[in-house]
Amino acid sequence: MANTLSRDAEQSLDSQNGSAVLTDGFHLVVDALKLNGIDTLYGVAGIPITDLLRLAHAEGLRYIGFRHEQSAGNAAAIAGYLTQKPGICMTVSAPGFLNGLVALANATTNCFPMILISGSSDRAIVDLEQGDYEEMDQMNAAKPYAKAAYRVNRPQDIGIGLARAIHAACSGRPGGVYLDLTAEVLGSVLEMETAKKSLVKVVDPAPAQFPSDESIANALDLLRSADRPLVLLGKGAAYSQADNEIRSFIESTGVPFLPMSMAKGLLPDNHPQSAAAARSFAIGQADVVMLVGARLNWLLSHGRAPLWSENTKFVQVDISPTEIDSNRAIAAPVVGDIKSVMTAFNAALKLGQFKASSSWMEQIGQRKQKNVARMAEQLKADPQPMNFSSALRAVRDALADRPDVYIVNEGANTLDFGRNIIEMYEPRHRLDSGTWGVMGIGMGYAIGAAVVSGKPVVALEGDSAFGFSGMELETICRYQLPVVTVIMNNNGIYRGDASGSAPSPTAFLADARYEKIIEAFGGVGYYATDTASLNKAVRDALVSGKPALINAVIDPKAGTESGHIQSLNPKSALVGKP
Ligand code: ADP
Ligand code: TZD
Ligand code: MG
Repeated sequence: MANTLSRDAEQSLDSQNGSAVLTDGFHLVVDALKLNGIDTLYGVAGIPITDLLRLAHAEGLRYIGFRHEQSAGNAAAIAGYLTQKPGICMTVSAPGFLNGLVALANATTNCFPMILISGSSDRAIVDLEQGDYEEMDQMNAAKPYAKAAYRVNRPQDIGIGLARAIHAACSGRPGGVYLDLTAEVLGSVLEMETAKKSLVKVVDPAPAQFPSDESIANALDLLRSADRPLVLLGKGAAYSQADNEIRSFIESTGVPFLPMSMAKGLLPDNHPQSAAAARSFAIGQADVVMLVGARLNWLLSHGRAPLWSENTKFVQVDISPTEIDSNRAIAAPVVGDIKSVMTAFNAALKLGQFKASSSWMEQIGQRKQKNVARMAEQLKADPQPMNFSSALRAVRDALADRPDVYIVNEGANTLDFGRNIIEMYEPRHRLDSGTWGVMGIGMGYAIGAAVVSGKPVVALEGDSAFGFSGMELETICRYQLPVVTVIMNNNGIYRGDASGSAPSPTAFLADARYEKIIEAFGGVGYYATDTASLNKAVRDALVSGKPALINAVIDPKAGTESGHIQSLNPKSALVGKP
């Protein structure tokens, strides 16, 4: 960009004309980000943000450049989930913005704090639809899919614009925020003095929201009245980082708990009070259920029969008041942030302890034993070729002494088997397809998790799921991130055994050698056709700490259509009729 000023340019301008020191929109954006403790950006370069990224990089911000904006956005979103600070994704106008918008919408759906910052074309031309380069009214396109969308039209508003975006992303229910920076704003020059004054350091972006005493008392009364209470932990509970408060409540009350998939590890999966191995039984029999940061959406069958009993009463802990009664009547809503709410519960408990009955925990224990024995039987099998159970058992065993490893998981069968077989022992270490059941988060989440944690990541990917973001292997290799991608390769979406001469809608190329893709980028490829070599490949790859891809060959006949959610797949009533 011709009108960009480097620091040197500022100095010389100043010394030439002896007037006030000048700066520009590019510098102001970087200064505003730094002032607010933002140290990492995820994005794809191009007009009009190339110089912005260069400058950010030169000024010490970590920049991770991707091959597609959707993955950059997914990395930013998961960074937001893991750190409670908004992950920042930067994109170019129109098509780059739209690619990033999918990730922004996904972040909003999953309640992750993220800010998508896009450069945009000349407002005067865009608004008259006169056909600018990458013309689009991005702010209005973003609005329906974001928690909030703002546009900065004057350089002196950059500071306040970013502050608004941070507050919107982090406060209350977190979500994705769009911030539009016009090319004109980025290139505008203004006096340093004015610029400095315009910056805003956000104070308290996610203010505590204390529950009312009455709501705490009502919830505890309901829980005390229960014969068979159950706590259901969602990813909102994991996000809130109230790990100690939640654990203390569960252990002191003796209430069994169930984690939703991304809440696995909040308490370790082998915790004696976990009811995960008796999920349907615990849900069906519970008379009072306390939802903590979990919505009664499709993932919980909307709280309806046959999974749920009509007589079950609910406590719901959530920061969003409008979540209450969204699917079922909630007898005891507790609106507040989970850390404050659990602290209030724990304080109130000291006055009037309640303890879940031991016979209820025993009933769950018996059911758990039965189910665990059945599962162990299933996991013992070692068929050739591998199926999902045997392959994931091999991966699980390789991870047994590595609770520090982050797990990313997407696919259909790969996701459903992975969720059940891979045990988690640390909070916020399982990152998956989430509320949308979306494909394409894999490499973006893996990169985001590796970048913010510095810890190894194992991405368990269906072969279809992997394809949505597979080119980011180059990104992983370029930054030498400790990401091990394991492809459960059954040659297709759900299954790879469809018959017929032309490729079926669900089948992929047979015996695709995915491990060769990472070799092209200098990473290590493994080809694993049995459980022993798969187990060894995962161990070796983790020890090496290098980018790796393991092609785990799975029986094409092993999967089920739509994995565990076949009931959601509409079938034509006319099938089989003339
Ligand atoms: P899961 O898919 O694991 O069941 P959901 O994404 O459906 O979880 O639910 C997350 C819920 O957590 C949302 O309703 C959101 O409003 C809530 N939430 C997010 N952060 C907090 C927080 N800090 N305190 C209270 N509730 C929160
Ligand atoms: N596109 C997007 C963005 N999200 C989706 N969820 C889908 C398409 C539909 N879909 C699923 O729901 S799972 C899946 C698709 C394409 C892939 C399943 O195949 P896989 O996993 O190879 O990833 P398995 O192990 O073969 O079941
Ligand atoms: Mg597959």
